[in-house]
Amino acid sequence: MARRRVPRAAALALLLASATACANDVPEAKWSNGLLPDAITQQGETVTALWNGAWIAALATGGVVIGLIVWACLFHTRRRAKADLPPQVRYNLPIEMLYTLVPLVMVSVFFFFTARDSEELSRVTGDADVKVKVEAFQWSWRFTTTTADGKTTEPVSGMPVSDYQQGPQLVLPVDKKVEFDLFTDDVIHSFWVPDFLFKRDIIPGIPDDNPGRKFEVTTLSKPGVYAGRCAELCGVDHSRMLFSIKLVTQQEFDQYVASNQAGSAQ
Ligand SMILES: [Cu+2]
Repeated sequence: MARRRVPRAAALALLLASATACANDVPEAKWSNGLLPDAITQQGETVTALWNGAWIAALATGGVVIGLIVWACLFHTRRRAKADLPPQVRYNLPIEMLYTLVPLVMVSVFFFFTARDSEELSRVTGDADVKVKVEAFQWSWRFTTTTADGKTTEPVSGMPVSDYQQGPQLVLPVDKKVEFDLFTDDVIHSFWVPDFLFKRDIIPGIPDDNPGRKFEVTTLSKPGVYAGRCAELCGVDHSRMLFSIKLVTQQEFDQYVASNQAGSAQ
């Protein structure tokens, strides 16, 4: 048995190693984040906190319920031989109220935190340092960046690719507020950067001033290149609608804008 296990373990290790190598655009799921990737935006950290808080509350509730079941099984089965019914608690007002109030309180707590966080995640202040127009099409993306002082970059447009590093790249500064305006002319797409822990559908025909077209993030100080994709089945090359987000320092971002500015500087 032991001899057969060694090659099997080696094969498994090889499979894991190659699977990880292929899936280089899948961010690492961390146990410390409740199996979410490390967020690269403040809003992503809000999502992580909500997710983990909800799990802790659910597991604690489950622990109490399972504990009570086990306790009842262990300590309240001794007089099984007796045919008597156990004490009945129907129409016992205090207990009925408890049964009603406890779940209500639990649902209200979940509701409160969910409503508070979704309000925060969908808030658009309009005073972002960088504004990005995202145009989704079958099957890639076009990014146009405008800075607070009115400089606009040449649009970055992509083609369907099988490696996100070859897709269009959106360059953004760290520690800055970024507004996204999502637009499409053909079918429904969905803008998803897994490390944002956020995605939003892009639906044709939604007018400019509709707040649902926009969302805002504040990037964290985590320079790097991160994968993005379309999360709504939109056609034959949906899975190749890959792009990347590159977080750089403000200085590198200024250089990027200066060398990629649309038209001549005004
Ligand atoms: Cu798509």
